[in-house]
Amino acid sequence: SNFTHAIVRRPSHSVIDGIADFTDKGKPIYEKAMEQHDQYVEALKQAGLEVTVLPALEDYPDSVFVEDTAVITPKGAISDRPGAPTRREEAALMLPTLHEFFDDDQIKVITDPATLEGGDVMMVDDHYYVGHSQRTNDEGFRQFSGFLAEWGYTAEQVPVEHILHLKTGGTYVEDGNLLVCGEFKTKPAYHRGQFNLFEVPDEEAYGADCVRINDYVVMAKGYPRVKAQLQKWGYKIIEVEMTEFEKIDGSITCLSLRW
Ligand code: CIR
Repeated sequence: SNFTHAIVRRPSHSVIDGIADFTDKGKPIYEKAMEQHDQYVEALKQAGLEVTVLPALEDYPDSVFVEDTAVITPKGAISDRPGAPTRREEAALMLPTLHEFFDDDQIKVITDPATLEGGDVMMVDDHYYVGHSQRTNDEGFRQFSGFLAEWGYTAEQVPVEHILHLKTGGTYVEDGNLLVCGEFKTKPAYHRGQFNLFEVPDEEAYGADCVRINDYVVMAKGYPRVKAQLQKWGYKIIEVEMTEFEKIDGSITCLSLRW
């Protein structure tokens, strides 16, 4: 994709208490999380983005994961309604920033009883795959796909069974190329011949969440087989240390909104 902008939010001291439903690696170390976040911001800049850095929100331990607060499409932004009760307000706290970049009629808002988190949304050109997960419900899909339809986009629902979000199970790096891990190696939705699939080995599953930005793919450091495949596909790679965010189930895409 040709992206020009990103929004990130600094980690709060409370990041040590972020939700860790799927990972058992201890609590993040705040100082290290800050360093890794700095590296992440540098990576986005190196890939060519202008980065808006929002201040930390101490009352929201998971607020560093801004991807879950909104979905940005080429035609406008959709404000989410996070399924995690402790994260719900994060979406409203992102809205003023969205209004700085988008006109009022370019912003849609997901409302009660819908839930939807951006981590469950994968954009493939004009088609959107939407996870049905612990965080994103049927009504979330219904409202979201309705907004997309107004903009001429299509969507389909994909069940997420054993992981947090759709994109925890793999990410699209454009050009038809899709990384998949775990349960997503066999999901029918991804096996209609529309992708060149790379099956990420289980021991590198965390590395399956990457983000394509212009000529680059930004990925977590320490996943040599994922890296080798991305290089084989012809991408320039920027690696970022992600250990502190991994401890609370956060990965590369989660840390930014991009368009
Ligand atoms: C949570 O459980 O909500 C956070 N600890 C991690 C959110 C990760 N976000 C993402 O995958 N988009």
